[in-house]
Amino acid sequence: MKRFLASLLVTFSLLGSGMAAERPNIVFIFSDDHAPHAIGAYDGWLKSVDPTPNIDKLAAQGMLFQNSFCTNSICGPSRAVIMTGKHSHKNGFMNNGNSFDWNQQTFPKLLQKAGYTTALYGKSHLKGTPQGFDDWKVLPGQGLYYNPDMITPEGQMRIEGHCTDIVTDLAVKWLQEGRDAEKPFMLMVQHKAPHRNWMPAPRHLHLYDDIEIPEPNTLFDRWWDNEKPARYQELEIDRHMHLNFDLFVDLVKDFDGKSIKGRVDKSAWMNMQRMSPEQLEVWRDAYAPKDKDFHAQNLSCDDLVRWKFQRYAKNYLRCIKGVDESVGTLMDTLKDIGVDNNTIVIYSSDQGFYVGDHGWFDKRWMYEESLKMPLIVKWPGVTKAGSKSERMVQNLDYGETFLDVAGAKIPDDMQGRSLVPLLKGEQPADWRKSIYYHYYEYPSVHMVPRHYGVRTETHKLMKFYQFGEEWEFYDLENDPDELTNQYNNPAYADKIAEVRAELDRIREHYEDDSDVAEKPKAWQETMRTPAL
Ligand code: SGN
Ligand code: CA
Repeated sequence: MKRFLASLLVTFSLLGSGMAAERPNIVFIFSDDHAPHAIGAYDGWLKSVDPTPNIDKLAAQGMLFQNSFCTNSICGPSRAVIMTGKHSHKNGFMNNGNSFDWNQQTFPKLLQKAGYTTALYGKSHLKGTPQGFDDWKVLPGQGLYYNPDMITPEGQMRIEGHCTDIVTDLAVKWLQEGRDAEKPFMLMVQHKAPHRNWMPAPRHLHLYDDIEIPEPNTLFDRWWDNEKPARYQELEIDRHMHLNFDLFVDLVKDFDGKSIKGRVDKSAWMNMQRMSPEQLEVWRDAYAPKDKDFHAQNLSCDDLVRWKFQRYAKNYLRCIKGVDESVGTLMDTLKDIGVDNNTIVIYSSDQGFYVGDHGWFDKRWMYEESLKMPLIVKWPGVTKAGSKSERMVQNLDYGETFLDVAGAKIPDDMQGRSLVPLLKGEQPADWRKSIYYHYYEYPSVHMVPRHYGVRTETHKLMKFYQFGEEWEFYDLENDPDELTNQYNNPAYADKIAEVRAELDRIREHYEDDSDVAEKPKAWQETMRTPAL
């Protein structure tokens, strides 16, 4: 009864303000591991490949955020922050090993209460049964690229096809005929691509065959060899990217089920085993001649790294092509069903990614490539076409933005800030001048030690606290690639003190002392001995 009265109240107050008919729909298109510099509109070093014509079009019609950052550069935690508008230590999902407490307050639940109909399709990575959605179909865990299983309210089912297309089709179908057309809607379209092992749809396997992908200028960086905490990492294209598992060299020949036994990561082989004979045939045709050529060259050292980079970057960008096509299809669908003028479309991804930058793949670090996340928003009649915002924003802000758009009340315990004023082109004088970051997943795949830090508009201070205290400080204006740690440079002493004070302030503001409080014995015992 209480609930009924509350929703009646919302309806009447919205009708009273004339908003019910006008409240915009929200389509949130979200991919996995899509680095901003692998989007044409971001003007990065991959722009010449023209990787994302549809996402670029969205940017040309809306607003692109140049300084958009995650709070914790890893999949599940990033999504939990979006759902709750709270930092990891507050929402309880600090690393991929955790489970999300779906009973807590989330923005989709609040939107439902405010009269929206909601749906979620694709990768959730939050475990458990989604709450706050009128319809949902999610991949179990990481999900598979080919013919994946999906968990639905009715149970688990297998769907034939490439994951990006499947997720797009589910979203299109819901837009066309699944949703309650009387209500405004909020749709989350969450792609698995371009996550590792970067397995493109059959139709994209020959894309970029005839071109060389430009290399990042830090491809041969070796700055983890020195005294930085990066000495622990396992993200290198050179030493950690597997020819067979990650790049499919000879995979079509070897995958017989026996060769995969005992491996930790099996997703590439699981995908290959899922393929139909026809899909496999297309893969054989695409890779076998290239493998032959690779063996004939007998590459080593930097030449081998260059070759691996090319194959990795091409597969990564081929997966992105599928996501970009999905954006185009969804835009067309919104037009076809006549709601494009009243629908906000957002494109984002859970974190950034290393596409050979610093010689790496993967994410996790607070360094720029993995800290940044793409954010493009088209709000018809509100965002100025082709506009760019330099303001510092985070995934922490998404939930409050959506609630604000819907005219719903924003709970006091959410920690972000609505982006609506920025989307309207306003320049709030009190907008944040720094962002906070905290990463927790160590020891784990890729071996990135726990750290937290603050990034201002010009500087970055990071603290690694697992093996004693190690600090890094970067001058982003003079050293955008973060090649020189200035922490011990006396010339920066005053600046460091200033940013350190900001770090103390922001940790207090977000009430984070989880580095001290959350130290279970298990990780202390299993963590590596640092190299001295
Ligand atoms: C898998 C990947 C890792 C990746 C994590 C987390 N290995 O373990 O490379 O860092 O997921 O990624 S894989 O070969 O099995 O793909 S996340 O985006 O889901 O957080
Ligand atoms: Ca991810």
